[in-house]
Amino acid sequence: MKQESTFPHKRSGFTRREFLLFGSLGVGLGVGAGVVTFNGPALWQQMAGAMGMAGVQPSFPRTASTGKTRTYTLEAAPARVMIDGKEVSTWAYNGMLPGPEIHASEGDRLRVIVKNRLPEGTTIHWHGVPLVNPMDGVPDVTQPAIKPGQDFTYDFLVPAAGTYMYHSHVGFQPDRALYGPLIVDAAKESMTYDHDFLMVFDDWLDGVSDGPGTPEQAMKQLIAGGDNMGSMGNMGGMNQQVPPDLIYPFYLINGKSSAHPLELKVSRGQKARIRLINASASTIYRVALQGHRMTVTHTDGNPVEPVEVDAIRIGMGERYDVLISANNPGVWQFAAQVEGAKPMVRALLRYQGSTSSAPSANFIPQEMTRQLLTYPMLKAAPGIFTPPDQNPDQILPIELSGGMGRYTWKMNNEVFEKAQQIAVSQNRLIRFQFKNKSMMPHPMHLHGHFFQVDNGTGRGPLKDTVLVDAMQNLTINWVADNPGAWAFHCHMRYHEMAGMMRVVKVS
Ligand SMILES: [Cu+2]
Repeated sequence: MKQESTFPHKRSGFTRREFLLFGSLGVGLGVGAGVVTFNGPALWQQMAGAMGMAGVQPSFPRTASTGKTRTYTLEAAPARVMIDGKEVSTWAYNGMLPGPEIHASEGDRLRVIVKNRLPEGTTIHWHGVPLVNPMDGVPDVTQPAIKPGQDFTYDFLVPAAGTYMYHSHVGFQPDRALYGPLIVDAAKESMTYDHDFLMVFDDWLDGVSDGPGTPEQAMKQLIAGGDNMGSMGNMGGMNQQVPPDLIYPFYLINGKSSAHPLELKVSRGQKARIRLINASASTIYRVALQGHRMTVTHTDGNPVEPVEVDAIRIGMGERYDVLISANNPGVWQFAAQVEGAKPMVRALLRYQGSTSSAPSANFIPQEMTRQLLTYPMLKAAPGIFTPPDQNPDQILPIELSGGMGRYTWKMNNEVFEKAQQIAVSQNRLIRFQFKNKSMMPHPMHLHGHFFQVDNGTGRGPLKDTVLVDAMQNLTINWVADNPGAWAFHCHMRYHEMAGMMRVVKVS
């Protein structure tokens, strides 16, 4: 098996015993071209069977297979994309920014053929999807990186509906255009709406001369002490506004800047579902829609008791689904303000037949400073599984530390390369107690599982990414029901690369 004492950074692939282990779960490995295939339904049936053996229930519904397969091809390659009307060189999927939308229904088998035409290795991570471990797309943890010129097929059953995304998990690739939305429809959609809109937020610097030029250069500046901290804003509580590590030359919604904004078109009387996805490497936003309130229905793909707010704070890797009622004709600013800094990006909500002119590009609607969504306002929807309310089987402190000085970021006082894996027992109730000892918020993301945020309500939301604020203590509970080695890290890409990551081994 694996050497538990050191992080398996240089592993070239799975050991024979791991192949056999996956085989016993119904995973059959295809021969040649690195193609892995497996029999979805058998896997889930067998996992459900295994679940009965010990302790606790699974943390998400394991949907039966629909028998349908959705196939996509993503070519990761150097590309020229348009940013604010100018062509820039970057790396992209199928030449697009963001990458193409991948769409499936829960229970579908998703096959994505990845062609690596980049000059370095790559993988794709299916962010938030609680899938089988070998398909999770973390280099040297769940698979060797796909080499330049090679192809790899991701093939898995999509077990739960929701708003997800996919992105490269190698180096600074996700701070280029190597990301895209992944939408999984419910077998039976209980909400009614006339539009299903997507808003994918991104901070952009790659290939832009008015800035560091590349993510690698940005990292060099951060390590050299390019201290961007400025004044510390008002610290503490829900309203803290900590300046981000990096100010980007552009902020984008679905690849569009404020100057050429995305337009969402509605007619009076309609309802729109809007899926907010923060694909940024380094930016937390506050999002507000002028002239309208938003009803939050999901976070990180999971349904919550609907709650109406004026503004939403969204960290890197987080998703929120909202419903809006189009009952206020006009052309309205949909603003995303960079938390702790001046820049913003906007889209427009445009009513059919409205002749009003659009607000100016940098206009911040007053909704931005009205009621802001906070975690204590979110409750898991009735009827969805949440971890049992009992004493956890394992309690693990997770201390977050680091700073702008040397630009190292640590979990439990170790950087990733030097750290041991975190071992947890399968089908047990696990509690992570975050203690953020740093002056930055960290969006902490656990792969392969949903966790419940302890927000004091007794029924906190199920999420896969949670913002742990500066100097905050926060507890999450989760059922370790998905065996394998799972990445667990800060979704601020530069913190992750500077050490803020661990492998959580569920066995
Ligand atoms: Cu962080």
